[in-house]
Amino acid sequence: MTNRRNFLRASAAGFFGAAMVSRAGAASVPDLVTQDKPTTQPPLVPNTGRHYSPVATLNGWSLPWRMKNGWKEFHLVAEPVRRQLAPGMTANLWGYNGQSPGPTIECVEGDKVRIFVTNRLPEHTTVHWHGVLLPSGMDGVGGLTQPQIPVGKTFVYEFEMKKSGTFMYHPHADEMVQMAMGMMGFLVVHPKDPKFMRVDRDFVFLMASYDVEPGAHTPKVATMTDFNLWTWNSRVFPGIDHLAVRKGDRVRIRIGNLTMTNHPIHLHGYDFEVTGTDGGWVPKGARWPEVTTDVAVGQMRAIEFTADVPGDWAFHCHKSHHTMNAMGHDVPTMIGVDHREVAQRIIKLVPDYMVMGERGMADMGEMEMPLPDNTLPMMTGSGPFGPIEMGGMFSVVKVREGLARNDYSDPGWYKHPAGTVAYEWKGEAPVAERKPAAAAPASHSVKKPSSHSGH
Ligand SMILES: [Cu+2]
Repeated sequence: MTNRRNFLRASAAGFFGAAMVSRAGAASVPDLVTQDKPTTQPPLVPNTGRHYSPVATLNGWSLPWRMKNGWKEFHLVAEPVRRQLAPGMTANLWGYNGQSPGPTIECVEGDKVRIFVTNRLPEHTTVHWHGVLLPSGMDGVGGLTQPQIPVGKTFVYEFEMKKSGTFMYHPHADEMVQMAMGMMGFLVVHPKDPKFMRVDRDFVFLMASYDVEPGAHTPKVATMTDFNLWTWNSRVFPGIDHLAVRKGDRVRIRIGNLTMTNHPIHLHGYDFEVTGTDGGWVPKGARWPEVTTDVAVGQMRAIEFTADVPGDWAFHCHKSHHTMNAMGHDVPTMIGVDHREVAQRIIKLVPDYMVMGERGMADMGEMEMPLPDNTLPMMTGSGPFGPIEMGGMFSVVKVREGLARNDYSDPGWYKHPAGTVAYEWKGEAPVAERKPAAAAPASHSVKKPSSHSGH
């Protein structure tokens, strides 16, 4: 106890006499490493400690460490950050080491890990290691297992990684505010045996939701359910990087959910299996095929498939409101209503007034709406065939022949082989036949069935 107290004081003072070294020999806080780019950084190949195949953090990065007397030492700094959610919108969030989410922490089963946490937030915090089996006093629950880390102080967490798997870290202090502000990060423990659960590409991301009023920069932290930004690693479409995959690769995608609702995550073009949760790896005989897996709040899922079919495969949350951005959630349904004259009159008074088109909302994908500064259109982005009409939790898994093993750069749009794209029928179009609806107004001209009736 004395040693530890001395150690913490020594760390804060930046002076380390031999007598003040803690029991494990750590004498200084590891250098602070930060990241200012919101794009996917190349996986961090380990150059010390046990070898493993690193993960690719979508629109993120992994935290370097140092080895010290057999301990793997990391330094997390909790602090306010500015995060670009997509080009055109930046938010004031809280995170770690310059970004929200914080850097991914990677280690290996059996590693002894020491994590220094410095608090540069305006209020106290803690870090909870979600899913990691550790001593109770290292669990990071403010008030219950430790005092909160005061502003300006550094605390040390030490534990051994007893099992491999998919975990995360987040505060357990003023949680509603701190998680609504973006404080979270991925934690991956690689298996000791590199052949166990081996994959060629291993992507990770966390889901977070924010409520930022159009034109504002800071999330409304008291929002309970009505969020307007549904993010993967604090990014929204079209700001979420595509997942580049080499044809033939075994692919794992690990997903964690720290929003306030569940997200059914859907991949096109493949069936996959859930091979891991935050509780551990799923034995082969207990897996079943899926194309959508629901990730509930506070859960993590690792899905796997073999990428044998090239193409541009949509990958998204299946809740359609979660593939839209901030603007336009409150517009009334106007399908079938000719409201052009009314809209024109309102626009004269309220230039930003936005209405749903009488044909649906697809027109908005192309529409150049006058937007307040620092917000994103509800649906946007374009592909090789036109507007994609998405936002929020949407990306593309791009499976291509002949990519280099460690190349995660965007290979561009898929070039479909001739004759493999849906095409317009140019022959004679059949005449649509239907019975008149019973309540149809007389003024509607409905073509009556000409042949068989009464089925
Ligand atoms: Cu969702």
